[in-house]
Amino acid sequence: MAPEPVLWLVLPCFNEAARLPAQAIEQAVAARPWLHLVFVDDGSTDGTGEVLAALIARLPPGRARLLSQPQNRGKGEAVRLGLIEALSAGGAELVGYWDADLSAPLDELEGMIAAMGEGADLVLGSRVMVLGAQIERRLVRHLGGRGVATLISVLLGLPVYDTQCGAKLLRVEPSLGELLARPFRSRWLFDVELLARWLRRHPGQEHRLRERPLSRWRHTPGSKLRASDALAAPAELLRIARAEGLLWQDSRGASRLRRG
Ligand SMILES: Nc1nc2c(ncn2[C@@H]2O[C@H](COP(=O)(O)OP(=O)(O)O)[C@@H](O)[C@H]2O)c(=O)[nH]1
Ligand SMILES: [Mg+2]
Repeated sequence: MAPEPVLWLVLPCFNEAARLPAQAIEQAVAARPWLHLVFVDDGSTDGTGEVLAALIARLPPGRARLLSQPQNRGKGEAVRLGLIEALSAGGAELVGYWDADLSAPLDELEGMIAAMGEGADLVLGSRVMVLGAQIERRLVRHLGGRGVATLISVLLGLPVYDTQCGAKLLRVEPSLGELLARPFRSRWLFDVELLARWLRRHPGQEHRLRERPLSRWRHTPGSKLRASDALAAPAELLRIARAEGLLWQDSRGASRLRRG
């Protein structure tokens, strides 16, 4: 079997001191010589920085970095800066990002990498509830999420099921830096912005995108997503769609969907 490619994975962390699964992270890194981590402490106020520094000191040298943001700027910016740091480490064949609460366990990585090996440049972990998969979501999040996901799919013109799962891998290629050059507008819907940027950069190349249904995903208590963020999602999506050129104005000024 071919060895796994060198992966630098970003774990955005905001006030994660109490729920960071440090032991699972240590075990995952010890078992996977190709896995490297960038932790982004996004202006936490609960001692997350110290917890992360102690964890990194226990990991083999050179396998993890810590990026400390003085102020909280949201998951999107933390992921963007983390990915830029991952690219600057040199040697990464793949980069990606993963929710630090490990709702998706790190042993899903091999399946995601296998999907990448089938000719993909961007693989999205997907929370598809089917028999045989263990996908545990709160009903209200699942229902709200399905509505938002459907709107996202229409706006992107892609048959994508779940853009918002916090588990994604990207192949390192020259245009990646360009996709990350500008800050995202959204704290939570930046995944959609990233996809929109990718689509614009690679027209007609949708076959290089893959969704990989996860075998396991478990909602972790202590979510930072507030009800107000969720309620604001449709309006925020339309703002993103307009800004990223997914909508066009017709001669009477009405918005129309450009793709799909
Ligand atoms: N950097 C950063 N990460 C955040 C922020 N809010 C949440 N996160 C991280 O984003 C990931 C997912 O957040 P979580 O609250 O579990 O969202 P949920 O799984 O959708 O309920 C975790 O790794 C969080 O630490 C934030 O403001 N900044
Ligand atoms: Mg979570």
